[in-house]
Amino acid sequence: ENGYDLWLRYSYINDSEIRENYSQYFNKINISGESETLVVIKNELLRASKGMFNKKVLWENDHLKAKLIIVNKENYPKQLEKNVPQDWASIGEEGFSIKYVKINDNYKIIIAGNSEIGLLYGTFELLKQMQMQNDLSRLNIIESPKTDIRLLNHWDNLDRTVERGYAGFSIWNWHKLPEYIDPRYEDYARANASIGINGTVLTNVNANALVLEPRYIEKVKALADVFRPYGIKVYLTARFSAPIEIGGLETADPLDENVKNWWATKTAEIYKEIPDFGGFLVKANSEGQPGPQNYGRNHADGANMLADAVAPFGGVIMWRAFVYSEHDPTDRAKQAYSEFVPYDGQFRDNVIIQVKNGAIDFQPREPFHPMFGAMPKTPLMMEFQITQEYLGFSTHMVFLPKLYEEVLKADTYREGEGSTVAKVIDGSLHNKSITGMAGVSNVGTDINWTGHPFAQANWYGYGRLAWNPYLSAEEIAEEWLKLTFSTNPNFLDTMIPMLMESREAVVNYMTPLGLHHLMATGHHYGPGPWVNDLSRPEWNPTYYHKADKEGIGFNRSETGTNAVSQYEETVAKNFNEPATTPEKLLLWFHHLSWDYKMKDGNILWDALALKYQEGVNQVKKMISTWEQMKPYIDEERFKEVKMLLSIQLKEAKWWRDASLSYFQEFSGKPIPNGVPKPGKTLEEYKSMTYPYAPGIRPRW
Ligand code: BDP
Repeated sequence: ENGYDLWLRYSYINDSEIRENYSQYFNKINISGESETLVVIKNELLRASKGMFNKKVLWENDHLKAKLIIVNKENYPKQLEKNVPQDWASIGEEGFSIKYVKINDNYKIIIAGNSEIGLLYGTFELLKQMQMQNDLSRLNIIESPKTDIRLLNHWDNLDRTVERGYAGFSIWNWHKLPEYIDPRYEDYARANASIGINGTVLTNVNANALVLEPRYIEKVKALADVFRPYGIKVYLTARFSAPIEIGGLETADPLDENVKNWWATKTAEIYKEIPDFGGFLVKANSEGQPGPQNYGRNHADGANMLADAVAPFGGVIMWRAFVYSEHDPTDRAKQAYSEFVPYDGQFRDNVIIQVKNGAIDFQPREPFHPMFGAMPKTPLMMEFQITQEYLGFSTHMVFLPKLYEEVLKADTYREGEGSTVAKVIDGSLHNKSITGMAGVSNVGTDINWTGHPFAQANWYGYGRLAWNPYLSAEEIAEEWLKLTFSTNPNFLDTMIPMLMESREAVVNYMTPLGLHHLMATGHHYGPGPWVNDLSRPEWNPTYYHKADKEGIGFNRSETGTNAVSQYEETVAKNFNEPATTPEKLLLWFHHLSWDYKMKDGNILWDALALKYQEGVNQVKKMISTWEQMKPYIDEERFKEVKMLLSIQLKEAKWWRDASLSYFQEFSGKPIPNGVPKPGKTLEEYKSMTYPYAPGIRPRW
């Protein structure tokens, strides 16, 4: 097994009883219609049947004789209306129902939906149930997505490099498109549709205007044509200065009539080729990207101008809140909130603000972004990072749904207790008209798509949470392990806890107790807490940990930058005091003395050192657990993961030793019992940084 098949392996079912039971449904499938989506459904059924039963599918025209009926509202048979009524409203536009029913002594499964895309999702669900070897006679499912826009964001460049990509090159072969359609495009669409993802932003947020030229639009159209039957729309990133760069205008000022016209014409050009084009994602006035502020305008001016261009075609503008201004370097964590919240209510209806889960940048742990819940009149969508920029690339095993779940469950208190981030994202907290979630993709040309075999779980889990932000990380872990490796209960009982712990392990050995952004410069691989020579203060790790003889941590309380005040009062009050701040976030909000007493009685310095050690111990445990899993796993993936885990252990120790040897310079305290003394000098650790690492942006 090389991992190419992801969670859609359809491996042969060895248990003959289960196999016979399942395969009877494939002997008589009733599905009518010839649309492209129905063809996709049929092909998936053929593929699954070949894999799970080594049998062909037999189609049945008479739905009364059929064992499996896949039917939309329009074609729903009259007879069944009486026997198997459907509540079409609760199924929703993209949703489905799957029912196991008995009609005249015959057992049947009926997949019903309002749209054919709903039927596709329903089919994938049934196949998932079979792959997990669940009891079909219990099927009584009604599912519909809780968010509208469920996206992957590719940070892929037109030269096929991928910014922060650790799984090879971009899967978009721009050079050979539009004529050459790589079979991977279809497999990519299948994988996404199987977890409910319904859109893809093809290009990097650090955008290249060329993709808006006709020679690229025809390539984008070719991809859109492949994805359409799977319910997946394409989106592009819009470079704000495109009217100058490829349009020959002298300005990109959003209030300039020529600029408005340019975008309106450009948009019409795209929609002529791709009538269901999703819209644009925009990174403006951030990290050197141009934007409305270059012309003295604000984010609303910029976003609304583009929104007007796509509105006649039903498009949306996803405007990113990941900004940090040149002018206020005192606390980067405050900048997005300060720049956006004052404009609440001033954005057009088809604008949605895309907000990273935390206010800094995809760290192993951050408190939830204070913007969530703070803009009642503006739709906000979540941006998670699936690619592991700050979490060991595709070398370290980290189950990210645990991180996603933590953020989604966090309580903003904006409308009283229980105002979770999930309620902001599904729109229920403030009754939002558009909702969505974006995940920065970890997909590349590697044979297994994601580099680390376990990084597939992060793509899978992200998709599941975009569909339903209330799912638990644990149920996602169980599903994914069953689909990807084995349904054996011993395997699952051991591996589910290991996945659940893996994220905390990385937090512990990289940035425990609320520390953040201590990774090496540029590529962000390995420790670099000592770095302090970058041109902007907030690019330096020293800016974030502020270690000195007195102590360590970033004072964001009232006595510091007062970033806590951007949260709702109850939350702010808790974060404002060390005693009521969760210890996991302690140094995010407070600068505390090395002797500060922790809840367990340890002083801060000892607690910090022990956390680093705990992270190392957790990786050791992962290795011994994996060893025990050998009987349940194919040779190829077993070895691959084993080798990766050994790198992870080496690097967990590197993180611990380098960090402690550096921080010890300030604390002046001995390494506590239970933690080995670093084996090298600080100078040696400093020289260990990687000269080259994958995924770095070419411009910096
Ligand atoms: C940071 C990355 C950078 C991205 C930026 C963004 O280091 O490569 O361009 O985020 O999200 O995490 O725009």
